[in-house]
Amino acid sequence: MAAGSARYVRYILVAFFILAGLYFVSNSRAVAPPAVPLSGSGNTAAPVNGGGDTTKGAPNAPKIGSDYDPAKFPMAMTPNDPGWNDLAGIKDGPRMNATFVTLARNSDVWEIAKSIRQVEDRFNRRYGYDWVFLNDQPFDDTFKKVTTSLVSGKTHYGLIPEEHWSFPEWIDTDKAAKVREDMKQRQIIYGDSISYRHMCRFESGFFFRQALMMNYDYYWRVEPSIELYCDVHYDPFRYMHENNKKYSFVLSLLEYMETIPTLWDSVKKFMKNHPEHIAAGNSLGFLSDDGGETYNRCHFWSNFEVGSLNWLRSDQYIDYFNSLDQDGGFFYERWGDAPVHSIAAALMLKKEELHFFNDIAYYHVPFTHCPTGEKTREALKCHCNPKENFDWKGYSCTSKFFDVNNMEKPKGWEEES
Ligand SMILES: Nc1nc2c(ncn2[C@@H]2O[C@H](COP(=O)(O)OP(=O)(O)OP(=O)(O)O)[C@@H](O)[C@H]2O)c(=O)[nH]1
Ligand SMILES: [Mg+2]
Repeated sequence: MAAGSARYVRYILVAFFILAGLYFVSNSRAVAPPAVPLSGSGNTAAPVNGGGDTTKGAPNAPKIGSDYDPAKFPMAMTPNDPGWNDLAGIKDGPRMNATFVTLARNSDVWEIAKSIRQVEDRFNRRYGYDWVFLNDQPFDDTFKKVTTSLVSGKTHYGLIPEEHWSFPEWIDTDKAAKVREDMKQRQIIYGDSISYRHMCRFESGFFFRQALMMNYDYYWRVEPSIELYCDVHYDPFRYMHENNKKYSFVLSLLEYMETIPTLWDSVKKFMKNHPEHIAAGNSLGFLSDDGGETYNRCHFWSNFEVGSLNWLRSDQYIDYFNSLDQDGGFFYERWGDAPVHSIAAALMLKKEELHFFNDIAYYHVPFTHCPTGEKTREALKCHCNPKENFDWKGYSCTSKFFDVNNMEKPKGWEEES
């Protein structure tokens, strides 16, 4: 009798554990992150170019792609929108096929570490976007270790192929050397530097087609020693995608004419040869005050950019870059990637495809973009000094950008000019 009841007790215990197990399994499924119906953008993984590749990344991160219903994942764009102050934990919802990208030397490690820390604290710790590092020399272990430890997403390290960081065969290197000597005498900033010229040419025509970058649709460029002064409450990549933006900026200014004496002639030649690439409803008025005859030196400062890689990889942009590159001004003058990108964006994109990120507060020596308006700065928990805001000063072109686009300037802009 006692043996029989012990058997029943055993059956009951086994049944209890089976039921408890089933309950646990079904319950843990219920709390898994919601599936995001995304299909990806059709890109396939490119081989790792040069350096290592880490496999870190949030294990439960939302899937990546662009096939989703934005209405199902509302993005808080203003303090009045629900979820604005939801700055803790990993954000659910879709991710764009996007990456941060940094060109750097091994010696830049501690300066880029500062930049990464700010980008992560103000934005990326909640999103886990990847970060691609590019270099003309192999990255060393310290660089990889430090940067990987700071980035919440996956990190990738690429070695730039020599043909993207050297004199093309049509360049007369003696002539280029004489130019550098002359610019040195005239004390033009970076005027005597070869590596600076390779850097500008690389950022103008090659970063977006490195093997590692072929995996992505959008990029956010980050340089060493920058500051991000305010919280970024929404996903700028998603903003770009959902609003069909192709290029964006936070600071704009006038270029040194000594570095680009014939750039506009070269651009005019391109426009004549490729009228099919010039957009109707473009922003020529941002670049020229006389209907395109001369360049007014306005450009977006390209050390910060969030943009479309597919646009940079388009025939339109590649034809433009090749035409400029053939003319030789990266070496016979000192064309910067900022005017080169800006002129392309202003001529070959529709006005509406450009965007000014007022709410991304930013510093790269020596200029600051600090959002105008005390309310905005408080809502974004900014730590920049509004007196240092460059937007409305005489050397900035942001006021012109607002005028060209018939945009209303933020309240209080006159006091900052
Ligand atoms: N790998 C590599 N990266 C470089 C080289 N020169 C510049 N860079 C990177 O290219 C970007 C632009 O260079 P910077 O020296 O910052 O140029 P800049 O912003 O015009 O000038 P600064 O006012 O000095 O910042 C930065 O991300 C640098 O780290 C180089 O020779 N090799
Ligand atoms: Mg810099």
